[in-house]
Amino acid sequence: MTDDEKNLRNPREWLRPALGALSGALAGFAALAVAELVSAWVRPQAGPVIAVGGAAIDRTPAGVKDWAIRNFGTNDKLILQLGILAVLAVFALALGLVAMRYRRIGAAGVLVFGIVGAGAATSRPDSTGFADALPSVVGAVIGAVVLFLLVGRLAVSRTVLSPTSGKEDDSARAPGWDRRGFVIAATAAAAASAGAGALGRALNGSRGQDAIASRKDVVLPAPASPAPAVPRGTQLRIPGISAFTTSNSDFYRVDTALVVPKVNARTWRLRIHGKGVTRPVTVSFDDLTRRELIERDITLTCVSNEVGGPYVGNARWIGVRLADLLSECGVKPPSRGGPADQLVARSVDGMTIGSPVDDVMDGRDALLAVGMNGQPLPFEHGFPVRMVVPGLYGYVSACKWITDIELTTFDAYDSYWVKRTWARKAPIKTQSRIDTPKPFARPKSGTVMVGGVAWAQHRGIDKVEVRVDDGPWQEARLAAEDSRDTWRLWSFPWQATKGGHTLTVRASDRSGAVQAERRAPTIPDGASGWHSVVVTVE
Ligand SMILES: Nc1nc2c(c(=O)[nH]1)N[C@H]1C(S)=C(S)[C@@H](COP(=O)(O)O)O[C@H]1N2
Ligand SMILES: [Mo]
Repeated sequence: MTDDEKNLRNPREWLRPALGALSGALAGFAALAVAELVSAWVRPQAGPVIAVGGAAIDRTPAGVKDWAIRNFGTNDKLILQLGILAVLAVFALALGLVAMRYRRIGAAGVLVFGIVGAGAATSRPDSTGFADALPSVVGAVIGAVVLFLLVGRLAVSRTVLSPTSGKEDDSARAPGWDRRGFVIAATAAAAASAGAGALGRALNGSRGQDAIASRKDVVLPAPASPAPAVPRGTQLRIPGISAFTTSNSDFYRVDTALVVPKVNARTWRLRIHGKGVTRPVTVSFDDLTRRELIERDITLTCVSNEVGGPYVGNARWIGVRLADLLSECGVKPPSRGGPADQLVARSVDGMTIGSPVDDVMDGRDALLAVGMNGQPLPFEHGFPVRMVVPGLYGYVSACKWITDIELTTFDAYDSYWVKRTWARKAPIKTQSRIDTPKPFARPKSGTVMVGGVAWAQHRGIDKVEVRVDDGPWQEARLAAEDSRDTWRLWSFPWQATKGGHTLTVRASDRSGAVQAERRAPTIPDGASGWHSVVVTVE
């Protein structure tokens, strides 16, 4: 019987393979921890999990991504990263087992993951070069060494010589491997990894201080053209209905950034160039805020918002009129003979968003926004500067962390989401939502206040109607209109009778069109259909 065979007969035969798998897990932990530490020195976005996560987001089919946004909401990014960690954990355990048999191959397997991470990091659109490969590569080398050393402690020695007699030592053969050495090495690897990982986390967490300071220093000048006073009665005092103005902290967030870009306003620049730009410019944040600023209430909507969904919000934006700046650069819209029909906005993280030049320059309040509800833009919402264009879904208009505007044509260039099967042009569809009662609520019979919001940005809402079960459409009371670029609240006092009921809402916009009944999915140009809520009146 060989030692290995004896070892397998050992009542604790599972222990060695289990410790092999554990070695794999420790090697993976060491690799990620070291990568985190090195990424603090390079840049946090170069870390393997962030880089692979970003690459995964870019490659996820539109339908899956839309499903993730719908089901996980703003947690979609956390879920993605946990998913990547889970996959890595499975591979790490497997590599540990492989290494028990083939020590070098197991260690080399760890290096393969380093290469994948490095490839993802250097091919991100915002990659700054080869340094981005370092976190993955250094992490993987350390991980491979850890696996090699730990598994070495688990190897069954063919002959164990007694240190005293120099003869074969049967007592030492019982486990056949270096238990003490393994425990010491594994503990040391775990402790060192935890230390490196914690230090890397802390360093990454404290990054962007210059950007944070530059945001604190921003003093928004009084707008030359303030927003017209919000008319009395835009807000309805009904419990559970949306606030007319969405606070910055409540405003929905949709973007592909796993790490929110922290851009320093002092060094930020925006370049405007491309087809038909006779006077290209590069402007600074001060250049922008020294210009005439306008302030407008505009309701933003995401194309991924399902009927009745939450990805819509209304804020008071302060910014520069984009059309003026474009005109100064010599840009003419195609309707006045200009050669470029598409404006491609590019962000610091490589996002590209294409808007029709005709829409941006048709007199609507298309903004390069610097302020949101009286504050400098929050980092999550695009500090220092973003675009906002009334009437267009965010993915074709609302570029956050903008740094470049290129005039081109729709024929010549597909922006990020268009490459992923979304429509080139996407005006916001007329929609309405019941905020209260909530689905499956159990209100008391009598008068139940039904209320919600309706939007048809840049056309304006003219009418909202509510239907109870299969009854007739009844006109809801509309709150006052702020502007045709904002949503409008509505209410409907319902004489509710006991039993189960379905409430349905639909809006009409100022062009006279009634909100489409036909259910359409969010892809390719926004959901349509009527919002319904089922309640039981008690
Ligand atoms: N740089 C960048 N800008 C972006 C996006 C993005 O992923 N990256 N997402 C767009 C989409 S799809 C929408 S709906 C709006 C959402 O803006 P918000 O997060 O401020 O609500 O931002 C737009 N601007
Ligand atoms: Mo969006």
